[in-house]
Amino acid sequence: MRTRGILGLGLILAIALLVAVGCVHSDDGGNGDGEAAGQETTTGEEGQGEGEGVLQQVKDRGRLVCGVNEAVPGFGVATEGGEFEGFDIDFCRVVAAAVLGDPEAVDFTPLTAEQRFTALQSGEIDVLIRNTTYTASRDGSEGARFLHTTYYDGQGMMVKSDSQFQSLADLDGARICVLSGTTTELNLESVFQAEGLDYEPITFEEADPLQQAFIQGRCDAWTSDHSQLAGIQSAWPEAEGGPEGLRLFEDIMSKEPLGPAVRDGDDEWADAVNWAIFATIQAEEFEITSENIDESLESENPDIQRLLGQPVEGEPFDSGLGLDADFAVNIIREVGNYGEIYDRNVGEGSPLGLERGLNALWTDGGLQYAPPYR
Ligand SMILES: N[C@@H](CCC(=O)N[C@@H](CS)C(=O)NCC(=O)O)C(=O)O
Repeated sequence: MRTRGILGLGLILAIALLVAVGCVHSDDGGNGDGEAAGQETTTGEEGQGEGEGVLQQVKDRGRLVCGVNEAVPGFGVATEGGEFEGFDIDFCRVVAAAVLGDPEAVDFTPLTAEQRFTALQSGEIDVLIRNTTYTASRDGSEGARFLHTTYYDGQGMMVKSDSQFQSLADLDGARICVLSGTTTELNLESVFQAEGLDYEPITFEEADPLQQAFIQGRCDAWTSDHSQLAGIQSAWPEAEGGPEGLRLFEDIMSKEPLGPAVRDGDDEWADAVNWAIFATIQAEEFEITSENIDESLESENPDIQRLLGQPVEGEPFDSGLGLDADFAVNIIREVGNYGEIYDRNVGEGSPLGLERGLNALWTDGGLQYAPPYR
């Protein structure tokens, strides 16, 4: 009886404390700036005023700010005319098409590997889509929430074709060019240590000076994500022998799941970005393309009708994601399905010529799989 009395008192105190905390929370509108009480009559609502989520901010602004790479052919490059193009760039357009109905409503912010997480944390960008590897410490300590992996990659190694090096084992004692602030730098150390190989890292913050150093022979090899080395090889200067002037090793040194990241703490925004990406994968699985999207709108298949925001047996389907019912139609019509995005930027239809491999749909033995849209 006595114990129950103490527990009961504890419960009352706990409830009183929660009510008190709740009062402080609602007094300042949940923003913590102490100003909102005089500005808003309905207080305590999340998702209003300064505290509103990124999804609403992007809608209000009418533009998406996407943090990207500008130096990796096939994934993210700024052309001489100042246009951005590539696989990652197209996924920025996918998000803009989903949220704003316009794939062109994107401001691209080029970022180095070192700058990218600070730009995300500070709110300078809405989403980071810059060949960024999903890792535990980035998820845990960089304030980033990683979303669906758009490109399953691994770390590769590249040398000049006229060098004697054929595989990692030949690189004992070599000088290796690598970018700082990357998983590449960390894997290089652990893989070479595990293999009992000696090496000298030559570290750079940006790709351009690294490329110059490699051309001048200040390093024997260049390590990065395999896909990015393939991109660099595809655009290798003719004066240096063109793509034939470089050799990529078959060795793959790590797992590099590359994909978008948003700031921690905004689930609504994370869901919107994630489902925009899933729509491209699901569209490929349903064989819906930018070419046949209009015919697909006539489909009688309820799974397709839901994805395309068409009424199913007369009933509109609302996923509650905060996106227009036809968001997937905008994506597919304007940017294409996953396979179209892959092929034109990095696949067989591009200078990189990368096979689908792990990035094939699950139905073709790959890892690309979208949860059901229902
Ligand atoms: N995926 C790795 C590596 C990303 C990375 O920064 N790769 C290089 C490839 S060369 C790059 O983007 N360079 C361009 C630049 O920083 O200017 C990571 O997330 O740390």
